[in-house]
Amino acid sequence: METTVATIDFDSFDHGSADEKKIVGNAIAEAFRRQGFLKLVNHGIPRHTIEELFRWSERFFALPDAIKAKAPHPPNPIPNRGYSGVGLENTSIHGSQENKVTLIDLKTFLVTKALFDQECFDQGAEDDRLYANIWLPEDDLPGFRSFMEEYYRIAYQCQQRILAALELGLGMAPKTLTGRHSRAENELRLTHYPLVPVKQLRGGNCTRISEHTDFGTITLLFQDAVGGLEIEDPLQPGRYRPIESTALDEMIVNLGDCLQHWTKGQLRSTRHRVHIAQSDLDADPNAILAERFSVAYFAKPNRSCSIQSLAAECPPGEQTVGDFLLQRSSTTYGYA
Ligand SMILES: O=C(O)CCC(=O)C(=O)O
Repeated sequence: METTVATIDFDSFDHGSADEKKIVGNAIAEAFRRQGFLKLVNHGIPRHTIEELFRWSERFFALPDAIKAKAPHPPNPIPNRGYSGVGLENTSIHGSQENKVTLIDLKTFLVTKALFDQECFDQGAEDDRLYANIWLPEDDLPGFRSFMEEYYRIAYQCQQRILAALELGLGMAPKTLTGRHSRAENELRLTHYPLVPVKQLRGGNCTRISEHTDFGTITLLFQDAVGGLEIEDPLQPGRYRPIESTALDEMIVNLGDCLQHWTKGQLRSTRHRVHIAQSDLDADPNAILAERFSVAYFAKPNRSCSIQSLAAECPPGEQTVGDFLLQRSSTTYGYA
């Protein structure tokens, strides 16, 4: 049974009266309190931009492995930049058995030891102070980089408007959240889940993405119609329910660990995963599950902020967001 997640029309935050803006802010805060997830429509990112985003993603992942390997993700979780493949494909990127093992570990959650059936491309801000992006040579996919940089800016503007609405909903002073995201130290991820036999996903040692929470503030996600995304039922821990999009431009927004910390657990960072769509549960085990595409924009606070409080500068003795994110990446991917 599909979980009931609030669908919020963002248009009246952008164009409505002060009262209407407050109603939108309250609805966002309430959905994050209750479930940690919501769906947003009329969020201001045009449908044609999202369609183009998915077309670029399809073109990128359709490239031969040897080309994608020209933008390799480093063989550790940080910096989270460049292309990561699946299983054997990773060997072709780094060329050695040792690196192959490292990359399989990178994409394997310690909890389940399940191998991810996915490949992805990760990108940060163009002017990120710490980590440079890892691009393909322009000739290998002309126009990809400029579109992706433009989309990163569009998603950032959208994220800031959502956070401004949340400030209203939580009764925070303006800029309490947006001001702590002034550097756009975020991550944009294209994910491709390749064709996979149904029986492989049912076997228990392979999944599309294992259960996890997101580390940052909020995530703006677009998914195609294949299905498989599930969120943990807040009232029945351990029970996952599907969350589907009714249109490609319906945005799924979920809360991450940083905001859960800042609100002392008042808002929830909910576990989610990608496995097999409900409609495919009874499929013939020999059937092949359709490939799936999604695009996630992970908004994160400036690394210099405190994870423990909303103090303007991280006070001595408190952990910075940068250190927190580093720790979360290391423990999640088994590097701690
Ligand atoms: O592909 C999806 O729908 C979700 C992806 C996700 O949860 C992630 O990349 O953290």
